[in-house]
Amino acid sequence: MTETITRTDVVELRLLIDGQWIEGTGKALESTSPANPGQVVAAGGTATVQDVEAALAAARSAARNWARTPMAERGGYLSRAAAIITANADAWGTELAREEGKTFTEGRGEVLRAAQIFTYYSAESDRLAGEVFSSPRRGEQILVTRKPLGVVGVITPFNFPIAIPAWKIAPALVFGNTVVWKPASTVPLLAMRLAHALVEAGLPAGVLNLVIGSGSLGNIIVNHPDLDGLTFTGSTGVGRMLAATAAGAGVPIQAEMGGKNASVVLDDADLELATEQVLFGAFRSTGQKCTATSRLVLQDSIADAFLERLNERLSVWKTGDPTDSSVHMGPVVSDTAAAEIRAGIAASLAQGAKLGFEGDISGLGDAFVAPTVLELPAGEGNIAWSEEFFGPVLSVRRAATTAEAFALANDSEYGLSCSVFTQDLTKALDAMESIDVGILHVNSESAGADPHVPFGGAKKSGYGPKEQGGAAKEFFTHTTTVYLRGA
Ligand code: UN1
Repeated sequence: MTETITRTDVVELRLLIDGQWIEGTGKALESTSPANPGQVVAAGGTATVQDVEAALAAARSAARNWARTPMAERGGYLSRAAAIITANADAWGTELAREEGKTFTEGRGEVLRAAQIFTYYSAESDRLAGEVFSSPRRGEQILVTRKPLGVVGVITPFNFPIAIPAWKIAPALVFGNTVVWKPASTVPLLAMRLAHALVEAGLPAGVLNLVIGSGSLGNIIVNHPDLDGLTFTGSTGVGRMLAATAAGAGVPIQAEMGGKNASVVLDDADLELATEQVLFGAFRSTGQKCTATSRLVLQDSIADAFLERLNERLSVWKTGDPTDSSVHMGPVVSDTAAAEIRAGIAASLAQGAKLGFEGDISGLGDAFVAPTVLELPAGEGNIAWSEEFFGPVLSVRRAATTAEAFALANDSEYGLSCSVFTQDLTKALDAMESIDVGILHVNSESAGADPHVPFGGAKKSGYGPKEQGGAAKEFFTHTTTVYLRGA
């Protein structure tokens, strides 16, 4: 493929430290469009060790005032930021599609979701409540109040360049923490956009600091004595490493890591609905969601009929330029990621998988991976069953009974989400009891997360308190138990 080199609208990357947009003096970084690597979306210098230290120092010196700012006032910055994000949904949605590779519709949807999260947490300032206990002693009450942790490190992945940062930064701020944020180096432009919205909203200097660069910046943050908490979403390997370091330093960490989520289609399911939802769960965002459906368990009696429908839907599922409105699926985030996914597919086939479907990606660039369905032989280990590929690959197994289907759904070290398709209430109730995940969907796709309810995984998918909704305060605050007695 010939690449067109377009540099005309390259945005200059800046770091945000202590309220100033500064140029990083570290290694140069170019954020390119995975659909067309010749297209540079943003470029500039990355943060140096000194920049990260300055960001932590700024967050530390802003912490006391911010914690003492009335919560309603803190919420006010969030609601103003939400309005700015909403006003930019089209523009930032387009940039998101160019920078990350998901479609414009998904990109715009994600920007609006970030605004929704900011709106939700702005109102959290009216909801936070403590507890009052009676005391066994006369003239005393016992109160449980909540306090911010202090300086929180936020490390975010590429796949939701604005929504995941929003669901970490919004609660961090409203609960009174200051933030040093390191986004994935593949999506610095959207990070700048979100930080910009908060600056425009009038956020005081030092309350949010943005450092752009490679994963090594995360190491500096987690090892820094000024850090009071760390929230991370990303790969299992990095999450475990950060968790080990944070534990060594006595710093609380929330880590949201891998998933190998199953959809289970039972013999009484509405097959039309199930096919659509499995298609969306597996292939939207090019399968690059920790909640994506990457395993499919079909009850024997409907398996052939289901796969026939799925193949039919996939045959008109268009892969291509994510900014083209007729396209359903863009590239994965980089050529390297695509090569790894392709190697995973090859390894699965070598282990006996049968290619059930492979989409057409002819003429597209190296970051494109064809939507792929792999049918796995019964009873044998297969890499596509156990490893997270983080791409548009769905592995299928068959089960004779409901019990066998649920056992297959549980056959993973991960336990983030699962979806079960059935019209039988008894089987749905059985699924709730039998399937060990943090998020269970009955008759909807495995992905998706509303801002007002807890989000996070069971088993090895998550570490530390859950995110979002009322759960967020468990991580972003600590309690103080006050024995309050008159003199
Ligand atoms: C969703 O399912 O819409 O990294 C959100 C991820 C998850 C977010 C999933 N933390 O993909």
